[in-house]
Parts: sequence; structure tokens; C-alpha cells
Amino acid sequence: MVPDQLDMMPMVTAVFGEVVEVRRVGSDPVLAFQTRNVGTAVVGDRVQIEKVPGDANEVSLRISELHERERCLWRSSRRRRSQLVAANVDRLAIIMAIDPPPRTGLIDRYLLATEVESITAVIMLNKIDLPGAGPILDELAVYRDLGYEVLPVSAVTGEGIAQVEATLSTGLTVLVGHSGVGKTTLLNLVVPGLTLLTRELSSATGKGRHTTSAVTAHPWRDGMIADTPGIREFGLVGIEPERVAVGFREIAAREGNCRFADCSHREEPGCAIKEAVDIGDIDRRRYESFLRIRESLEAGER
Ligand SMILES: Nc1nc2c(ncn2[C@@H]2O[C@H](COP(=O)(O)OP(=O)(O)OP(=O)(O)O)[C@@H](O)[C@H]2O)c(=O)[nH]1
Ligand SMILES: [Mg+2]
Ligand SMILES: [Zn+2]
Repeated sequence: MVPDQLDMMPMVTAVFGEVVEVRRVGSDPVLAFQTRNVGTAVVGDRVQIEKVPGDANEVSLRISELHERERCLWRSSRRRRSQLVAANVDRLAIIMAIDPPPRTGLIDRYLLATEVESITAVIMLNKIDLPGAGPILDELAVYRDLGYEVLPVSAVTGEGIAQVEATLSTGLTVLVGHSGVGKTTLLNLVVPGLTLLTRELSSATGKGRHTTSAVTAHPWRDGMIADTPGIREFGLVGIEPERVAVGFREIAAREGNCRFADCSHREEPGCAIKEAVDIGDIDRRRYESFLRIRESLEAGER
């Protein structure tokens, strides 16, 4: 459940190495030094700040306390084994686009990460001004059937933006997805006066410049919205293979009906999950995605 109001405790909204930006809803941001014995802050961290004792003219601030984290968004990749992207996340906005096209397997991974941490998830399909939106929305219908909000939007025509503004108006939302789907463009459109650099395509190289390189959070109505760098892969962190069903509502809801309590939903007789797939009550692609993620975790993805 996303709270209506963020608490008044200062929140880390950007991290620049030794210095972090901290703000409360309704106040201007301040800069504060990290303190080694307190731990390394990430966006979303709730902190206490204090004046650095010393020269009376100095108004340096530092973090004196880092509060316990809840609802963490972790990820790993080939380059970095595991990384805390943001803490105290209320909502994950999974941004897909017509181009680059969605990868449903990536959506399933994000949904697993949110269900495990009790983070609310919404799915946005951006760039619906481009041709090909119809079939992609059909493909995403399975998520709506599962109870997730699916918002078709276009940052170019403005279609669906009012709904995005309303949906993201409370709590800390983190925008995630592939590079180039339009996360920063959407955020600039929602938050008045925000002018984060977005990716312009260079006609010479066809490669994007100004892709987002850091996590930064920005106030919007009663909440905050954080932009993140686009990802190529979303490696799961700290999830045991046995828990993958937590991320698949349609599987979790039927697990108790399998003949064997420890059913892996692969070859066992009396498997309620396979039966539901066979009669079309569970989407076959989602079931295969479930098996794939589980196998990947069993093979040692961390
Ligand atoms: N046609 C169309 N283009 C869009 C739309 N939204 C964004 N774009 C374009 O998509 C490109 C990428 O946009 P960004 O906002 O930089 O994408 P991003 O997801 O922030 O990318 P990273 O920062 O690399 O993760 C830019 O050229 C935008 O102008 C849209 O709704 N329709
Ligand atoms: Mg960006
Ligand atoms: Zn089973």
C-alpha cells in the first residue's frame, strides 16, 4: 500500500559520492556530507542531518543517522554483482515502449522484485504515438488481468499523461526500464520546471547521448519520483529459487492445490499449475517465464 503522505523525515534525493542531496516534501533541498560510520546512503534513504561542529560561519551539514531501510530495490548485472538502487520504495513504475520494444521477461523479473518487497508496481507503455501499439497492448493485457495498472502513454502527444500524474502523486515512485524508453522525458513532462537531460539521437552514429547516469528523486504533489539509468539486464538479488512463485500471483494463488506440497510445477503428477496452464487459466508465456527465472536462480544467478 502506498501511503497518501510521505513522512516528514528528510529523504536522500541524490548521491554525489561524499555529498548527498537531502530534502523533505515541501522544502528546498540541502547538501550534506556522508559520514563513514553511518553507512553509504542511496536515494530514498531516510536520514537525520546535523551541523558539522566547528567554525561558526560554516553551515556544513552531515548525515548523523541513517534509518532502517524497507522495500529495497536491488539489482545485479554482469558488471556489478549487486547494487542497491533505491530504498523505501513505495511504487515501481516499469516503463516499456513501442521502441525499443517491451521484453515481457523483464517485466516479470521486476514484478518478482516488487512482490518480494511489497512494493506496488505499475506498468507504463510509452510512445504509443508510434505504429504498433495495438499488438503490444494486447500482449500486456495479461498484467491488467492479474491486477496491475497498465498505462498507455505518449510523451509526444500527451495522451495518458494526466493518468500518470495522478498515479504517481503519492509515495516514492522509481522509474525503471530499458535505456531509451522515455523515463526522463516522462518525468520532465510531469514535474513542472524539471529539465533533466534526455537522450537525443545523434544522426551520425544512431546512438543516444545524454542517457541518465544517476538516480535522482524529484518532488511531485504529495510524493517523489526518481529517475534511474536505463538497464540492459535486471539481475535478481537475494531471492531463493523456491520463492519465485511470490512474483507470480496466478501461480501463488494455486500452489496449495498441487498434489505435492513441494511441487516444482515442472513434471510432477497432480500439478495444479500445469493443469491451469493447459486449460488456459494461466498464461503459458508467464508460466514459461516463471520456469526460466527459477532455473536461472537455481543456476546461481545472484
Ligand atoms: N515517439 C516518441 N518518442 C519519445 C517519447 N518519449 C520519449 N521519446 C524519445 O525517446 C528518446 C529517449 O528518451 P529518454 O527520456 O532519454 O529515455 P530514458 O528512458 O530516460 O533513457 P536512459 O536515460 O538512457 O535510461 C528521446 O529521443 C525522446 O525524445 C514518446 O512518447 N514518443
Ligand atoms: Mg533517462
Ligand atoms: Zn505444481
